[in-house]
Amino acid sequence: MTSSRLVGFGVNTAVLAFRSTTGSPCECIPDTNADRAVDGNDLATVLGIWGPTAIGAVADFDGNRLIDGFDLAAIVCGWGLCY
Ligand SMILES: [Ca+2]
Ligand SMILES: [Ca+2]
Repeated sequence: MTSSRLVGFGVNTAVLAFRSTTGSPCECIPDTNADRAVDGNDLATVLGIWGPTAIGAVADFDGNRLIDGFDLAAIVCGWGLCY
């Protein structure tokens, strides 16, 4: 019960952050391979480098040097074709 609340909080935080910085939620920011889609390849990138990372890592969407629930939430939020 406690962990599901934390996951929900993370998703909401990601959506709000994208709205505040880009003007609309779920733009193509999580497209890690620039193929104009957020899909399993991008998800694999996030999961493959999960945890502490270097500055500028491709899947660190909020730039906190940690691949975590925020970055995963960005993938879920942006899932699909980019327009
Ligand atoms: Ca992609
Ligand atoms: Ca991050």
